[in-house]
Amino acid sequence: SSFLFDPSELSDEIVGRVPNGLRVRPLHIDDYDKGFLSVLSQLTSVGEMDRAAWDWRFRSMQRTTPSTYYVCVVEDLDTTRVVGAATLVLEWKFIHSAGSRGRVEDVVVDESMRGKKLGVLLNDVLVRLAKKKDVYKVSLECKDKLIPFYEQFGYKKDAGNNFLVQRF
Ligand code: 16G
Repeated sequence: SSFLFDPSELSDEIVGRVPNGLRVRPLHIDDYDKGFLSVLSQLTSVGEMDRAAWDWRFRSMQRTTPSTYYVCVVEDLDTTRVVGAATLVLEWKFIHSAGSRGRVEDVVVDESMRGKKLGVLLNDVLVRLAKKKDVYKVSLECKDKLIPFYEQFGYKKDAGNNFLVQRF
């Protein structure tokens, strides 16, 4: 399929209310040409990626580990450009009865579309999707100033549990 995951996963129940002129859908292989990477680059470094590298990454997410990468985008139906994105990743576990953990990653809204609550929309979608996928927990990393934003979706600091990182 040209969608990263089955669009029926994003049922009306999961997606909820979407403002007119916008659509929430799975990442599509043609989003390479629709501004997805320029939206992502407003979050962090995207680096070099030609079409072949894009296709390779897209297909590896789809085929190597199916039912794992739920990259969701908001499309502006007038321009057919991607104006927002957010990802739910499932991490498959032996713990919690061979359960799974959800991670919310790479949440970003295009600067031209800020203030329209698209971040709220995307986070609501991902939390509902995570629940449907039966994850035992869902987590994310964010800047201090975004903690109040993410708290409204049910996240809180995990007391006594720290996030450690090594950067290479
Ligand atoms: C934020 C993002 C994370 C993303 C990272 C990129 C959310 C909730 N968190 O922590 O998903 O991968 O920024 O920054 O979107 P980095 O390039 O410094 O890792």
